[in-house]
Amino acid sequence: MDKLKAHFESRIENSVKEVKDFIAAHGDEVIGEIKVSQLYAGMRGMPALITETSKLDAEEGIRFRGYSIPELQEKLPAYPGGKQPLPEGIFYLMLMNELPSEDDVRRMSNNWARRAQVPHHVFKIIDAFPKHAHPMTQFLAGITALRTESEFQRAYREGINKKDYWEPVYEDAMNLIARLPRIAAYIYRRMYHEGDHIEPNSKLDWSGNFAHMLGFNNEEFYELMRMYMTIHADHEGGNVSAHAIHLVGSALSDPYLSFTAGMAGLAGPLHGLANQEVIRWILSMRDELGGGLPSKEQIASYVKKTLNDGKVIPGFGHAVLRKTDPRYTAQREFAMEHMPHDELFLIVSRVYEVVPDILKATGKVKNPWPNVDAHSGQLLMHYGLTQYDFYTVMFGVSRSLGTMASLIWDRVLGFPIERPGSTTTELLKAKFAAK
Ligand code: HAX
Repeated sequence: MDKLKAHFESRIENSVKEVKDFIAAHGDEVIGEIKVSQLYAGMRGMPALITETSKLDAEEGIRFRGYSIPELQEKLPAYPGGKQPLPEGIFYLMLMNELPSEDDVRRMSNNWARRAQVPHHVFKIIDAFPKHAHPMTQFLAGITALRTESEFQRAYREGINKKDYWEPVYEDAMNLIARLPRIAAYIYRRMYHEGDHIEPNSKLDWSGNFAHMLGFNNEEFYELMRMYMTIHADHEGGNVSAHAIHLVGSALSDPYLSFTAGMAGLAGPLHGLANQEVIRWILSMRDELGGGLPSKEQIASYVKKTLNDGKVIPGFGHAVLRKTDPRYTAQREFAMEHMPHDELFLIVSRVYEVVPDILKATGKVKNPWPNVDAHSGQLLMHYGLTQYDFYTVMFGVSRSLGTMASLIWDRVLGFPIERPGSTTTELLKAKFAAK
C-alpha cells in the first residue's frame, strides 16, 4: 500500500468511531423544521446531507475543512516560485482533514502522475463524436468509457466485504482524478487544434500538466490553473453536481458512474455551464453595443433587456450565498494583479457595479451578487483560452477533487443508499384541510 493510502487508512478507525459515538449520543436531537414551501422550492435551506469536505456559509462563502480561500492561499504549499496553492494540497486537506506539508503535496502529484495513463479505447469513444458535439457531451462519454478500469466494480463482483468498500473506491477516485486532465485536454485539442495532441509531462504538477496538455506554456497561466482548480474543487454537498455524485454513489455505483452523473448536472446552465454563458452573454452585449468598453448606462439597459426577455443574468445569484462569492473575489484579485487593463476585465468589473442594483430592484432575486462563474471566463480569455464551450469541462476536472474525497468518506462512514421520501400536493392539502 502506498504511503498516502496508508496514511488515509490510519485516520479511518477514529473517525468512524467518532461519528458512531456522535449518532449514539445525539441521533434523536431535532435540528430544524421543514416548511411546505421548501418542498416546492428545491429543498432550499433544508439540512439533509453530511458532507465532510467543505461547508458553505451564506454570508462568508466556502470553507474547506474549516479554511477560507484566503487562508488556503496562505497555508497550502505552492509550486516552487509560485504563489497560488497547489490543488493537490486542497485534495489532501479534504481527504485527510489536515493541512499537507510540501512533501505530502509532492507525493500526491507523483502519485497522480503514476496513475494518469488513459486507455486507448477512451480516446476512440471520444473520436466517434462529431466535432461539434458539446465538450461536456464528450467529457461525459470519456468518463463513462473509463469505467472499464473500475476497481470497485471488479471488487464488488468478486464479493468484497462491505467494511472494505472504501479501498477500491479510493483507488477509483485517485485514478479518475489523475486521468481527467488528459481526457479534458484530449477533447480540447481534438476540437480546437485539429487533433494535434500534446503528451503529458509527468514532471509537472497536476494542473501545470493540464495547462501544458491544453497547449499553454505561460507560467502565469499555470498559476491561474492552480488557483482555478483549487477554488472550484468543492462547494459543500447540496449543489447539483456534488449531490448527484453522492446520491448515485449511495447505490454503490462506482466512482466513474457517480462522477458521470455529477458532470451531467454540472452541464446545466443554472449550474456549471453558467461559466460559458457569462462569456457568451458579455460578448454578445459588446457586439450589440458596437465593441469596446460599454458605459454603465449601456450595460444597465442590456441587463434590463435580458431580464425583459425572460432570461437570467448568468454569473449572478446563488441558492445559498447572500454576498459576493469569495471565489469571485479571488479571481478578481488575480486579474487586478496580472491584467488590470484587460478590456474584458474592465467590462466584468463594470457589470459587477451595475447588475446587483438592478437585480435587487426586481424584488425577487435573493442574492444579487456575482458567483464564481461571473469571473472565470474572463481570466481564461485573457490567456487565449477563448473557446468558452470548453469552460465547464475545466470546472468538472476541478470538481472531481472535492466530490471524490467526499465519496471516499461516504464509503468509509458506511452511508446507506439515499432515499428521501416524497409526497403529493393532494396529500399535503388533505393534511392541512382541517386547519
Ligand atoms: N438573473 C435573473 N433572475 C434571477 C437571477 C439572475 N441571475 N437569479 C435569480 N433570479 C430569479 C429566479 O429565476 C427566480 O425567478 P422566478 O421567481 O421568476 O422563478 C427568482 O429570482 C428567485 O430566485 P432565487 O431564490 O434568488 O434563486 P434560486 O436559488 O432559485 O436560483 C440560481 C439560484 C443560481 C440558479 C439563480 O440565481 C440563477 O439562475 N443565476 C444565474 C445562473 C448562474 O449564474 N448559475 C451559477 C450559480 C453558481 C453555480 O452553481 N456555479 O456552478
